[in-house]
Amino acid sequence: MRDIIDRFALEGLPISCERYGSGHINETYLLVTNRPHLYILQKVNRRVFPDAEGLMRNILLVTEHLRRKDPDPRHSLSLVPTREGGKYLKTEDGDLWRLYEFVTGSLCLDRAETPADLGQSGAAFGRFQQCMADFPSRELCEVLPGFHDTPARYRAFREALRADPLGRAAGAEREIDFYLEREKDAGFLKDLLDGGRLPLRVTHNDTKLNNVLLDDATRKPLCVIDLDTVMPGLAASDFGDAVRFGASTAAEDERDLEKVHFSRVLYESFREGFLYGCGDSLTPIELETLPDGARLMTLECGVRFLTDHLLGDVYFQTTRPGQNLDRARTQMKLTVEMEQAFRRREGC
Ligand code: ADP
Ligand code: GN1
Ligand code: MG
Repeated sequence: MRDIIDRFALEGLPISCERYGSGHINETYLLVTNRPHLYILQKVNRRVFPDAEGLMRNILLVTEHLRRKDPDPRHSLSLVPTREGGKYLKTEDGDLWRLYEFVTGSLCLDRAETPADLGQSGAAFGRFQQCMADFPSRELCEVLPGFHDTPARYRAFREALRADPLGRAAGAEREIDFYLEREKDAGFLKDLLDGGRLPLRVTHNDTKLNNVLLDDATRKPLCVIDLDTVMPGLAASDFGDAVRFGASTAAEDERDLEKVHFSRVLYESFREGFLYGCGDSLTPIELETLPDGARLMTLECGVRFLTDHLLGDVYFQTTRPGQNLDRARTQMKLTVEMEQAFRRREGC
């Protein structure tokens, strides 16, 4: 690790470098120097992102674009160069490391402490989408093709079921049935997109609450982070993924399902913030399908967790056995409650 750190142009001498945050994909470290100066050091997950260089090109383009609109250094991610002047470090064994300035005075929440916190994250993701509206999307490479293609996620699920390499399907029959029963809904948004009724925008695609930094004094949004998945996508996916994670009353991997509920209050707070952040840019069909985004992103993420459980936890980082199955179960509970909530509203 020390020789990785030494290859970046740091302010001061490194005094500690510890694992940090609760992301499921990259290896993230908080690096502190004697200045004192704080950095976020990350090893990009090669298994998830085979084209890590394309990904880094995207991040440079996106952060430059955001900085042109708002030059405040705490409002966009800033990469720290290597001593050789590179934007990131590619090691001899093929790993890609990057160093970001730590956004000082920021809070990163795994759970909203008040509905207003979630509303602020909504404003941040809505504004992100607004800021990217004039970005030429053809300049971005599609780092993870079909990332929010729910039918394609179902195809991968069926393949995992067929292969069942660890014989885990037998212990997850109820969950498998649950997700298979809903496969018919999976193409709802994609069909609207393919039929030209929903526009493709430049979206974040991973809008968890812990991918936004809030100001620790004002609790207003500072910076949208985790830009690995910025690609063309649907407004409903960004809205939906944030609701999936943020409008739950419990952690994504909570084992006690009695604690897991879809909170209407949290949902409305996120919705209000997101719409404010988007300005008047969303079309009537986009507005109408935001709740479908929430339902389908929850279903899709649950399918992804269950697929990963069947394949042996090879994608999402886990810290205990069965964690991906637990995650798939919380998404089931949320899906059911969202189906009820949105159906009731449509009926009014
Ligand atoms: P992953 O893709 O694994 O989710 P993230 O890029 O989201 O990785 O980083 C993991 C965590 O590190 C974030 O949730 C946040 O707590 C923290 N983090 C990342 N970048 C910064 C930054 N520039 N300043 C402060 N904290 C950060
Ligand atoms: C991953 O990287 P992180 O932890 O912010 C995943 C998202 C999932 C999420 C589930 C690149 O997000 O798609 O919704 O876990 N990111 C990638 O918590 O697959
Ligand atoms: Mg993250």
